[in-house]
Amino acid sequence: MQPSFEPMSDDDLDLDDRKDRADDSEDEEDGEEIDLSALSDEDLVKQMHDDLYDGLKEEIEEGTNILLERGWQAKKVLDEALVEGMRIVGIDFRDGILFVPEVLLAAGAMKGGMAILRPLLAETGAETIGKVVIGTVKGDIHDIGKNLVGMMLEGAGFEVIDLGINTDADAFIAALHEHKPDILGMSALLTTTMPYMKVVIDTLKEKGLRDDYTVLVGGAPLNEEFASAVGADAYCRDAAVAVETAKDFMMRRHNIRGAMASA
Ligand code: B12
Repeated sequence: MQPSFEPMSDDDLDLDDRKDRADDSEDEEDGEEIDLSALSDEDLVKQMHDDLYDGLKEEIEEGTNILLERGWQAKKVLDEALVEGMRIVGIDFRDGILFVPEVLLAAGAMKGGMAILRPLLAETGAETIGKVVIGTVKGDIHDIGKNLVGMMLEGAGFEVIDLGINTDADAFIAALHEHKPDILGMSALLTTTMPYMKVVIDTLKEKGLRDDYTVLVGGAPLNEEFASAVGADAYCRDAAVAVETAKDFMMRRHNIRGAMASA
């Protein structure tokens, strides 16, 4: 069970780490160019955390390519260089050290790296095992986590229809009618927007559609308790859990259909 409605459950960052990052940024401002390809894997990953922090998209793209050229799996680059870097950004945003413009730059840099990894993560060659409609709910513009979940689901063999950010109940329902997915995924990163998931699920119930779909929800402030309170089928704390849960539900759907067909 995740802690309730606590946006960031991570340990606080070491003050020395923060000072190091500030010092490193000053070095770069002084015009000291760092040759990323000359760094060891460990130093390069650390440098990428700093570059993400500073919103340096080109450097993040270069670092991502270098790690891939060195034989790193796309998933390892994603987890250790990008997601971990964004976790650090998130902690300093929470603590008022970074502000929206800086976090936007960091998010842009992260997306640069993700764009390189996307085709590799999706390259498993697996046949389509299910269809997912996914979106960030109304009032919320956070999309990094949702995009990651979409990418990882694609990588696992799902067809993913991404409705983007700020998605209202009508848009979700229209997409369900149009695409007839197996799974509906909703993302929310704000305590003020997460209740909107209930609005969407209640609308599905009103229209008699709720049981046609598996509803998965995610986002940093959610937890299992919240998911069950709003009537979702499951809460997924990260993209890896999302993939496992989605596969699990697909298996159950097949088993139920199989049992009904043979009855
Ligand atoms: C990046 C960021 C931004 C960027 C967003 C850029 C973008 N394109 O997404 C910008 C700068 C725009 C932004 C704006 C704001 N933000 Co902001 N933001 C963040 C930050 C630092 C990181 C979020 C992130 O990308 N995490 C990395 C991804 C990989 O993790 P994730 O999103 O949690 O996703 C994973 C899981 O949750 C799960 N998951 C996510 N979605 C889904 C969906 C499904 C279906 C499933 C199965 C799983 C799943 O899997 C994902 C991958 O593993 C968080 C801090 C945090 N700790 O979350 C604050 C944070 C979410 N923001 C916050 C705030 C307050 C805001 C603003 C209101 C600030 C302001 N004053 O304007 C605005 C809101 C604007 C709006 N209307 O939405 C607060 C929310 C606090 C709260 N209690 O609600 C946070 C927690 C920061 C804090 N203060 O602590 N933000």
